[in-house]
Amino acid sequence: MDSSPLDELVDAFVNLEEDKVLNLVEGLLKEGGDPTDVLEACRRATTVIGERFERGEYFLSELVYAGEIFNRVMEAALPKVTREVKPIGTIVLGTVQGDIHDIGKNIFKAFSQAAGFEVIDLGVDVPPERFVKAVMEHKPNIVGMSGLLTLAIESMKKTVEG
Ligand code: B12
Repeated sequence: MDSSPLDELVDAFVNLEEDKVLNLVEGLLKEGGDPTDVLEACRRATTVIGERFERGEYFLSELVYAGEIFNRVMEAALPKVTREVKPIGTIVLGTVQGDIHDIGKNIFKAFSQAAGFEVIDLGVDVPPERFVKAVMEHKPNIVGMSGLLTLAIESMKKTVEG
């Protein structure tokens, strides 16, 4: 049975075949494919990559490379979700202290902007004091805290208490 281009994309990403991934993404987007489906396929692939990392089949270098490939995919896909809209609110966003994962945060940011939010992005490894300062300054409707590590939960608690 032939696999769908999105399944092919997941396989190529899991195997870290950068050129194949980028060609498939370019083809899918050119044919009018939904950028959300493309990003979701890549997200699924990173879950498998994470499992391989846990089993000791992939190492830190593979996680780094997966991050780089994802960033290239986002460069192609995110402009397709961005559009000019009337501002509907403000979000202060950041990856909490101790965590530097930002791919999911950046996707959330792009979709929030496309929905009409102004996003104040504080970056990664953001200490509670910087969140507090940004909240005082921008008075946002929403505060978005990102974190993928288990230890990020502690940082989030501290930030909320801050
Ligand atoms: C790529 C990656 C990296 C890259 C990150 C590059 C980058 N610029 O982000 C690098 C190499 C830097 C990295 C480093 C590490 N990583 Co890492 N990494 C991953 C990996 C493979 C993919 C993560 C990813 O971005 N996926 C793509 C995104 C799109 O998927 P997603 O996160 O599910 O997306 C959604 C959410 O993020 C959500 N979201 C995110 N932010 C926000 C905010 C708001 C407000 C909302 C509403 C939603 C939202 O929206 C997204 C869209 O649906 C995961 C594996 C996995 N299972 O996730 C491990 C993983 C997260 N890493 C892990 C580990 C252990 C590490 C390291 C400690 C490894 C090491 N020994 O050094 C370091 C930690 C560094 C640090 N201090 O943060 C573990 C975490 C385990 C744990 N329970 O704590 C994982 C789960 C791998 C594993 N299975 O072991 N990593």
